[in-house]
Amino acid sequence: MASVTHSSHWGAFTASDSGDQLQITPFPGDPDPSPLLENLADTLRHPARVTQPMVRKGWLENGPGPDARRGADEYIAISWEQALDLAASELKRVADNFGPQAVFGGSYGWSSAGRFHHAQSQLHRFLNTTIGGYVRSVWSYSSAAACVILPHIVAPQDEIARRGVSWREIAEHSDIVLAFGGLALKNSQVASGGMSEHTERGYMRQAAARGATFISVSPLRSDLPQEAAGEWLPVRPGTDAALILALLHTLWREGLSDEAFLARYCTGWPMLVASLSGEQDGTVRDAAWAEAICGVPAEKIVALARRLHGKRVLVTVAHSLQRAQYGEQPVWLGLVLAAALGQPGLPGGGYAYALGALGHYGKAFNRVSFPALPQGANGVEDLIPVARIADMLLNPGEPFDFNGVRRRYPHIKLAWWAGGNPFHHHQDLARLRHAFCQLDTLIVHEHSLTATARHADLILPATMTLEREDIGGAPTDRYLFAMHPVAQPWGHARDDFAIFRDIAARLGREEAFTEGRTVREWLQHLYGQMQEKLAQEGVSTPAFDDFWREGILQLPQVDDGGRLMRRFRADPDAHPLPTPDGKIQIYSATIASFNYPDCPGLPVWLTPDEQPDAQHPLWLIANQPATRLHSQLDYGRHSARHKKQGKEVCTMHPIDAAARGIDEGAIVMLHNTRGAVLAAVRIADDIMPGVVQLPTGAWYDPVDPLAQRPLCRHGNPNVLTRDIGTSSLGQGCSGQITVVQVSLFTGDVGEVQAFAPL
Ligand SMILES: Nc1nc2c(c(=O)[nH]1)N[C@H]1C(S)=C(S)[C@@H](COP(=O)(O)OP(=O)(O)OC[C@H]3O[C@@H](n4cnc5c(=O)[nH]c(N)nc54)[C@H](O)[C@@H]3O)O[C@H]1N2
Ligand SMILES: Nc1nc2c(c(=O)[nH]1)N[C@H]1C(S)=C(S)[C@@H](COP(=O)(O)OP(=O)(O)OC[C@H]3O[C@@H](n4cnc5c(=O)[nH]c(N)nc54)[C@H](O)[C@@H]3O)O[C@H]1N2
Ligand SMILES: [Mo]
Repeated sequence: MASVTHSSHWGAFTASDSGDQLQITPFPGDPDPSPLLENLADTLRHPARVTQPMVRKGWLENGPGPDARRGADEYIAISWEQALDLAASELKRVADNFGPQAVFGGSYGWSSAGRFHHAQSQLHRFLNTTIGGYVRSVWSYSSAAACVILPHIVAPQDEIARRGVSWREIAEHSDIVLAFGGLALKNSQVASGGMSEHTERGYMRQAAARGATFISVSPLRSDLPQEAAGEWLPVRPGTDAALILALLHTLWREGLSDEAFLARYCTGWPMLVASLSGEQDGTVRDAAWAEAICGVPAEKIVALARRLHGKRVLVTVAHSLQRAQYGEQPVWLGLVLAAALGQPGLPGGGYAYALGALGHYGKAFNRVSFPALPQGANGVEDLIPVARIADMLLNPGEPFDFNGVRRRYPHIKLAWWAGGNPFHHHQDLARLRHAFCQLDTLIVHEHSLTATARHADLILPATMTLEREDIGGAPTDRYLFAMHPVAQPWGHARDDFAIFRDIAARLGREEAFTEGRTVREWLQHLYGQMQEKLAQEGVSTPAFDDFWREGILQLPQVDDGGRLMRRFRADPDAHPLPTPDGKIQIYSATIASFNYPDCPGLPVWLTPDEQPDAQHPLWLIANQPATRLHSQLDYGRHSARHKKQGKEVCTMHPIDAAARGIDEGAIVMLHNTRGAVLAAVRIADDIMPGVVQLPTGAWYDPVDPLAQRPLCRHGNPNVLTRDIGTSSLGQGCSGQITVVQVSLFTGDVGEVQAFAPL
């Protein structure tokens, strides 16, 4: 078969399928292609693929309703006709009896790169055009806390992350890049929608060669690549807010804070000084105070503050810091630190939220973005912060606080998931299973038998991106790709679009859903919309057929990174920030007015209520995996090769390992009050003592799925993480860190079954 262009969240490529082998060649224009491409190689016909529609036995026999067997029941293969009839009649039953507000269509998840077949958009359009809407979820597991707080204190997240200080500026201008949570290349290899040129490594090398210093504040040395030739400042997980307060204290105390900048461009510095100095409550937030909390020696904190003064400094705060209880605070304080140094708006200086956490950030923008699939109008007002899914299902009708508003959790009967894996992304998986057991019905579209699929009442087999045509592109990627099918759909898999079309037809709404277009006609239609917009800007583009044949199109870009802050700095009256008084909010009257003890009007250090103790003396970092995107293609070659004895690898300091009699490569059990997880140990001194790290993404594989405290024999850390919001303000995911004990494991719990067919 001829080689065709295709694209993924981790890179563009050409591929050909000979029937038993998928050949993948990275896009030749990519200076640093991602090894994650290798995960695609063996996936097309893997036994973990879903090959035909399946129904859960208990649901088929007893009808819809709460059922404690979800996750431990048998499945029966059925025909597409049966499956589509069942899905259509169940949706109709729920909508007729309880209205669209009883359907949860949030369906959080990354699905695949093509813009038309984006599964979540297809689902939203389907629910809007068939039953008039659904309960939605807002923000993301990535950055919910930041998305809520940033608009209050400076500007929307996209402006500060995506259109913030650019990598090009850093390479040319920054003296010091102070990166809380580091700048790991494992993370920037990924960008939703696609990423054809991986440039972060090159930019860091260029900046370092010019003399810029990268300082990574993190419990892990590996969060900064060798190319950055930087420094590692280990910090206890979850304590960056205290460290930054002490840096601010030192700057203020030693007369190194940029008082002119703070007075002109910021609101509330004197109030923060009252808190730093101890005037407010008797506690002085100095370096000695912070050392006891964050573990960084006081003299190092003082020296760092002095070193930052007078330099072109860029402060960045990774998404990871806010994926924790009180995660809003380090996001806020990173901005305040940049302001106290007088840096916002200077080339290569200031504050760049989440730089390097994804390949989108610090890049130039396309003048015109490829249009999204129109989703139609959602007639339901109910929403939840995305990570409050289990709270919603377990507490229908109960109130919750969110960003200044008190809302109530809706009563959900039917949840429909396409393109996401909550048994990957959510915390406290035993609680999540219990929450899903409350539903009448869970419908899941998947191309693979994920743990979420294995909890569904109806599993509908979806095609993989490699099996269909689409267009790949992202607003920060200058190449648009024609994604040609590489192989025929495996088994009886169908496109999400086709599945929804056929269910819509059963509800008499096919025309409303499809607008009479086939897949190819939708692609032509969306491409045509982009062409029109570009034409308005005087840019001509090839006809669709030519683009389709060529496979790739270069789009015009603008490099306006940092624009908002530059203009604000040049003239704050003419170009105020979109905050209540147009200034950076060191104190936020709006946030103060919400009266949330867990997120007051001034940034603070609040001690997280989960702390290491005698039973659970170690911090666990459950960060993003280097070997795959989330849980996607965990059975792929690259991901599998990096496991040991079929288990995910956890990293531990030699001191902690020795204290427990644990040797390199041993199988260990990480456990806490919520459950236990097996993993293979890697012992290394590139992690702080007292901290273990186990990345997310190994497919959940409970030995007893019904256990109150499950044991996952594969290594999914979300068995252990805690399911609470970051605060009443953001209500974000707080799954990045938790506390555990680690013990040597010598029992026999059998082989990992996560990838076995049903
Ligand atoms: N403890 C802890 N938990 C975390 C995090 C953490 O740092 N720590 N990080 C969080 C973050 S930032 C995120 S973004 C989430 C990610 O969570 P998710 O986005 O839910 O994770 P993915 O594995 O990308 O799930 C996408 C699913 O879509 C399926 N899929 C792909 N293409 C298609 C398609 O075309 N159609 C259909 N129907 N399905 C498709 C894939 O097989 C996969 O199962 O995890 C969060 N969870
Ligand atoms: N390879 C790969 N890349 C990815 C993804 C993936 O699944 N795989 N997912 C993508 C997605 S959806 C997102 S949202 C981003 C997420 O971007 P992030 O959330 O920033 O990524 P993480 O790897 O979870 O965390 C980055 C580092 O922060 C450090 N860290 C953890 N807790 C703390 C803390 O309390 N203080 C400090 N100073 N450091 C801490 C950890 O050592 C960790 O390696 O990554 C994206 N990139
Ligand atoms: Mo994310």
